[in-house]
Amino acid sequence: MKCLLISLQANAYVAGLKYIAAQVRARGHDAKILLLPGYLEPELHPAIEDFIRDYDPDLTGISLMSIEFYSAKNLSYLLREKFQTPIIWGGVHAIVKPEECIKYADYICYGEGENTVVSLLDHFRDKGKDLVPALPNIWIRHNETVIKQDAAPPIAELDHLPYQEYLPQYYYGFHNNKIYNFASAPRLFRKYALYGGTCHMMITTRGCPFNCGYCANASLVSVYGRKVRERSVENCIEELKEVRKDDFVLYINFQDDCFFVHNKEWIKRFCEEYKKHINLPFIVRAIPTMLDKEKLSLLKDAGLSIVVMGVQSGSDHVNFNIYDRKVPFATVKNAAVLISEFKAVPYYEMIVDNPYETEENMMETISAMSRLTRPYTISLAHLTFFPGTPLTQKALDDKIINPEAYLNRYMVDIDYTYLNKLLYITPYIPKSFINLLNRPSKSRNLTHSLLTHVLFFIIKRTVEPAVYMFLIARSLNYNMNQVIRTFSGYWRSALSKLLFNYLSKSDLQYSKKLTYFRKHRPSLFESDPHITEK
Ligand code: B12
Repeated sequence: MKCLLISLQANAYVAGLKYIAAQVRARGHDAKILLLPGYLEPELHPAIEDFIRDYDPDLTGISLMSIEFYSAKNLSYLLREKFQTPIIWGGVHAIVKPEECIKYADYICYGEGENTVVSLLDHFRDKGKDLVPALPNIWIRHNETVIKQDAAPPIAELDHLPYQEYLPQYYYGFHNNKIYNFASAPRLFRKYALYGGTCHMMITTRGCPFNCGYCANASLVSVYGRKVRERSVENCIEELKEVRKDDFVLYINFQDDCFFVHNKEWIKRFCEEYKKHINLPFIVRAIPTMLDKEKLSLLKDAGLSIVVMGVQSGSDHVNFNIYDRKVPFATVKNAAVLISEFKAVPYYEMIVDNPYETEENMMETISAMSRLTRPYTISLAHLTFFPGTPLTQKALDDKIINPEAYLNRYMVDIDYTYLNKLLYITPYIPKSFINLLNRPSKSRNLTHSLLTHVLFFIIKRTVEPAVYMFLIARSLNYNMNQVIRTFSGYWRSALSKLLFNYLSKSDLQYSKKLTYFRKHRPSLFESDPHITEK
């Protein structure tokens, strides 16, 4: 049986689909992955139609995060006009809003897709497509009725799954009205891959030990449970040995919610093997309370370059009571000292535009951040009310957002307010300046405003990229070969730091497209059809 797996994401990092395709192929079926970046057109392009007709799949899968809901709805309509092939939706949005998704697909995958897709293809092969499959993890729309089947237990042995490849042979993409095989056109793949394709995105665990009020994990734990599942060191290193064969891969970007969930023994063995066989700089994510000096020291010795750490707010009240995130700022301060001590690049993520936050909370955040060990970099994200989170439920109950808030506004699209700008430049200006400018609106005058706006404009284009580049060079122990390769290979990203953020650019383009089609194709945005449940 043949399965076409489609991503509508703006960039080419499609970990979930790579895992599913690898498993489908390992179990004797065939799979192709097709990237249709941000596709929202009113017609199916002839090149896409021809590609699908040539491949003639038995099943078409569409992967979606919440922001891709309308693209997935649109594409499903377009595919149905031309093909009879059953459609399955999967991914985070199918888990957090299954009732909504099943209205547009024949099946939805309510959990991990690797075994689910294989079971469905086996069922088609053995019993045909007309018999309703009795399979866990699958919801079915049959004669305008929904059949809900129980979620399958999460995959216990992640080591049993085939490895995720950097650039599989069967990965295709739609670009300039043509379909290209990415493996035969790697430059094109790099155009769509984040950071110019210099990073392999790797995941060594599934699950997060935290349950913050704004995060999709609150829904995901109801399907996957709370236990963080981990891969063995050997399994991770074997995947990386393959990836390392591609000369273009300069960094390994570990996407685990917190790399420090691994115990010391695991990290020690990982670092030994990593140094021996891989020896590339790498990036990890950390939760401040879990950062540990011994682990950090081992990781640094093995090539740790960047630590991405969620801070969210400098106010304990906001973190504890609004975000339900029990991470005192004191632990952020301690973690920042350690990250600096080991000369990794500190990259702190903050959430802004929170309607529940007061001006005092925001000023407290700026003052707290100004006390962190320098140099460091920060990124600001708009508080997006993703579906299925406790915070979104609260905001809906309080009637301060509409249910589609997450489709109208992107995380990268922050409000350029006085205090947001001041927070953004906090790592780069003297503390005395921050104290002078960090004041409530009623006590600000024209000089404060002008100074903040001018500093923001200049720093974003000059000081910030310079600090970023210095930090990268320092984290690489000034190894000139690696530094030059980073900035030449990584030029798209490095340069984009000077001009705009690359990820935000594609997200904002997609956002503009959505606004355009909302106006010109209102039928796509009408409310969902009614169907009954069984
Ligand atoms: C890595 C990552 C990214 C990477 C790569 C994403 C990817 N598709 O692989 C990048 C950096 C591109 C990314 C971007 C964004 N991300 Co992100 N990301 C993650 C992260 C940390 C891990 C994802 C992952 O690799 N999981 C491991 C794989 C194996 O699991 P999976 O992707 O869920 O896939 C499995 C199932 O979902 C299912 N499945 C998936 N697709 C399909 C399709 C079919 C047909 C079937 C049957 C099954 C199926 O099977 C897969 C294998 O088991 C998650 C957090 C998390 N823990 O999930 C957030 C997360 C997915 N991201 C999130 C968000 C919000 C974003 C952004 C929108 C943020 C932004 N900038 O505004 C952007 C989107 C950018 C864009 N325009 O495309 C949210 C999504 C929330 C939501 N309700 O949609 C998450 C859940 C973070 C969070 N905790 O809230 N992200």
